[in-house]
Formats: sequence, C-alpha cells, structure tokens
Amino acid sequence: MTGPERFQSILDEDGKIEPKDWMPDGYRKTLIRQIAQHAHSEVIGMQPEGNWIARAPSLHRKAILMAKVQDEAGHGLYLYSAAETLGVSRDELVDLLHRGKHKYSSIFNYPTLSWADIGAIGWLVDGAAITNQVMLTRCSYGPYSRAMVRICKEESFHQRQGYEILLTLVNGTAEQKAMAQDALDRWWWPALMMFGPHDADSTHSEQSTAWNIKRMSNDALRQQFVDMTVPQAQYLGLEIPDPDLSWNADTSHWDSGPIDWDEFWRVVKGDGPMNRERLEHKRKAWDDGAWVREAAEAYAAKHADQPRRVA
Ligand code: BYC
Repeated sequence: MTGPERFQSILDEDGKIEPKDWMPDGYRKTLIRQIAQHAHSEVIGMQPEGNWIARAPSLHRKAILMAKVQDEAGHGLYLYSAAETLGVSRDELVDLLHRGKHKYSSIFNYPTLSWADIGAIGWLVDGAAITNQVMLTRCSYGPYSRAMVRICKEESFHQRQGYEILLTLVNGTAEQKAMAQDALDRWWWPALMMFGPHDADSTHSEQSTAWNIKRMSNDALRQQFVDMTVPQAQYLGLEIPDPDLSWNADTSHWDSGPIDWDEFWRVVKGDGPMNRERLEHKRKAWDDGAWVREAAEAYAAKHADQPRRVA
C-alpha cells in the first residue's frame, strides 16, 4: 500500500494517524494551525483568571483557582508537545504568537471585572471548551486525541467549580445575585462565539471533517452547548441575555438569536477589549523568564555527559 492509500484506509477504518505515518502536507499544516491555536489559548487563557488569584474571596477559593490556572498551563504544555510531533518546535510556535502571527481563542480578549466572572468562565468558557474537546478526543491524529482525553477530565472539574461559584452567589445577597447576572450578560455571547463562524462561513470545516479532525460542525456543537446550558441557567435562576431564546418543540432544541459576527471578527483580528494587554503581558512574561531558560540550558550543557538521575 502506498502512503496515501494507507492514510486513507486508516481514516476509513476510523483509526488514528501517528506521527511517523505518511500524511498529506495539508493535514499536517491544518493540525499544526489548530493545535497551536489551542495551545496558545490555554496559555493566554491563564490571564483573565490569574487576575483574580490575589483577590479570591477566601483561602479555599484561592487554592482552587490557583490549581485551575496551573492546569491550563499544563494543557498548553501537552498541546505544544502534540504539535511538536508534527515537526514544528515549541519555540517557533511561541514566537509566532508573540509576533501576532498566530491566533488564539477570541474569548480570552474580554476582561474579568468581578469575582462572578471567574464563575462564568468556569461554567461557560470551560463548558464550551469541553463540548468542543469531547469531540476532539475522536480526532484522527493520535497525539492530539489522547491529549484531549486528559484535558477533558480536568476541564470537567473546572466547569463544576465555576458553576458552584455562581450557585453560591445566586444564593447570597441581592447584590451577589446581580453580580452573577451581570457576568452571564457579558460572557454569554462571547462563549457562543468560541465555536467559530457559522458552518456556511467556516473556511476549514469541510476539509477538516473529511480528514476526521473535526467530527461535528461549529453550529452543531454550539447548539449542543446551548441545549446543555439553558437548563443550568434556569436552575441558577439567571436569565440568558437573548430575547429570541425559545424552546422549539419541533426540533427539541433551544432556538437562539443572531450572533454579532462583526464583534467576533473585530476581536479575532486583534481589536477586542483586551487583545493588546494579553499579548503584551505574554511577551513580558516570556522576557522576564529568560534567565530561567538560560539557567536550565547552562545546567543541561554542564551535565550533558552525565547519566540522567531518575527521581
Ligand atoms: N477565536 O474555518 P473555521 C480553554 C478562526 S482554551 C479565534 O471554522 P476551524 C480554557 C479560525 O482559526 C480552549 N479564532 O476554523 C483555557 C480560522 O482562522 P485561520 C480553546 C477563531 O479551525 C483557559 C477562521 O476563524 N479551544 O479551554 O475549522 C481558561 C475560520 O474558522 C475562533 C480550542 O482552541 C475563535 N473562537 O474551527 C479556561 C479548540 N473560531 O486559522 C478555558 C480547538 C474560529 O484560518 N480549535 N476562528 O486563520 C478548534 O476546535 C477549531 O479551531 C475551532 C474553529 C472550532 C475553534
């Protein structure tokens, strides 16, 4: 069997493509693009929540939030490693992000203005991310799909801790409940935008679906998220900020109103409320960490000829 024939037969049998297998150039490029964007999102995504670590309302909340933010760093590392199996280095990818040549998820360009935003991120942002990532556990590229399995387990905990923050707030004072409603008002639409443009406007969906990278469309995943989240909002006693939201008895789905795609593209193209701050902060953290990388390299060079100690 030739390389291309074997590649197609693996896809036909719903198998996994592994790093050493032959793969079309476009398949490799698509995966590098998507996995790198995903890794960057995890790392940039530490900022909105990191903003509240020092201001968490109790030691307990602070410990949970620190663990969550560290998990996101870990997700970034698995994903950069998965991208490296495709022949690109982490340094190259990070450099492309720092030079503004790579995208990351639009959602992380919104500010976290109150403690309730930390609840809304866990509930909605991690909730949307899991919806997408459960699908990606079935992606045809082995290293990416396996990274997703572990990430989804951690994201489920993140989602629940966010929901629990909001549950506590809605059962608190009127002011706390209003804070939770305000967070939902600001995060609802950006969370729906995380799934990407409508299927008809999606550049990559058709090819990515043919390659078993995507197993569900942007709109189908968005609908799944809406259907899952509406009853959760009802249980919280909060109102989803969509006047067109209504139950459709014919389709057994919630119908929602139009998304502001102008806002989406503005944010994706770098002009959202926090785009500049997020990239500046990321570049500064990279520069500030130079001494750590230099020390690690000097140490590795000095001990290169010694057998590695296993702890
Ligand atoms: N934001 O052809 P399409 C987390 C771009 S982090 C920005 O449909 P595709 C967390 C898209 O890249 C989890 N750009 O694209 C961390 C493309 O542009 P290019 C984040 C977007 O790839 C910390 C163009 O629009 N999850 O959980 O087939 C704290 C056309 O779109 C967005 C992932 O990264 C967007 N929202 O489908 C808390 C999931 N949407 O590349 C939580 C992995 C679209 O041609 N990614 N674009 O210049 C994916 O599954 C897919 O890439 C997408 C888009 C579904 C997002």
